[in-house]
Amino acid sequence: EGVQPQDYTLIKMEVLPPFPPKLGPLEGRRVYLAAATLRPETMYGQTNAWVLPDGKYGAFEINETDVFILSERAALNLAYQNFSRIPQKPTCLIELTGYDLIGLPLKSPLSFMEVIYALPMLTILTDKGTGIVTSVPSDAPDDYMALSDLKAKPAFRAKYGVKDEWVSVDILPIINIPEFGDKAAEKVCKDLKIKSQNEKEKLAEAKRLTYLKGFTDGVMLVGEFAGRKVQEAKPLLRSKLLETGEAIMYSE
Ligand code: A2H
Repeated sequence: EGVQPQDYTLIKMEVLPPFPPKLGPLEGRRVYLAAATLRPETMYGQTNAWVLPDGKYGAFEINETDVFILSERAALNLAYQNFSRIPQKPTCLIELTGYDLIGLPLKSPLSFMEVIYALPMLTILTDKGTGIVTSVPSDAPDDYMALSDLKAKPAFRAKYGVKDEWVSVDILPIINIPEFGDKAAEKVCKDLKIKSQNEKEKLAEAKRLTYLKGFTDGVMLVGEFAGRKVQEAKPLLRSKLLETGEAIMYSE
């Protein structure tokens, strides 16, 4: 963990019923996959969510009605940030792995897609955020490459039980960066000739390029703040998501 605390927005992606047998004990609750993001203004472009297949997750009681699925580490942090039914003590209702989550249909705030699916990403870090990541392939190089891998490799889909229709999603333009166009992540990954989600160094460079330019020069193409700069829209959309209860603050 870094020395500086990192402030994330936790996006509440609601698990749509009917629940699979493994989530049966949660019937009647509002259940969310909770994803930590630094880019709340990109949530319009969500096409799926990411989980680590071998990752350990739990379904934790946040209050009387809501259950969050995330890592135990994040549940403990949240319990000290006033998000646990029992203060400072996470209550785990079910232990889960990423495999249990692959294919869950979700309704996620601001996304133009009615339903998005939880899919496997192999590079998720277990000691950052919640271990669940929301996917915006237009603007996040990691997301773009992980989705490209799944789209291009039937054996990879088969290995994790991913249905074709879960990955047949269009990449949605949501932000224009003058230097990189309307799908900056795709452009930069192609320019750098990145071949898979495992090319760590190249992806770090792609992230550096898009993150910097996106923040300074990016302009929103969609939503309530279309035409405004990314740096203006970011805090406004964060506040909006917090006010509507579609997200919460989370720091670590
Ligand atoms: B970001 P930082 Cl559009 N493992 O959200 C790997 N990556 C994780 C993670 C984990 N456990 N938890 C969060 N993340 C991702 C959106 C986004 C993000 C865009 C563009 C860039 C970007 C959609 N995915 O991040 O190390 C999440 O992806 C580029 C850094 O704390 C989160 O924000 O700086 C970001 O990494 C947090 O990374």
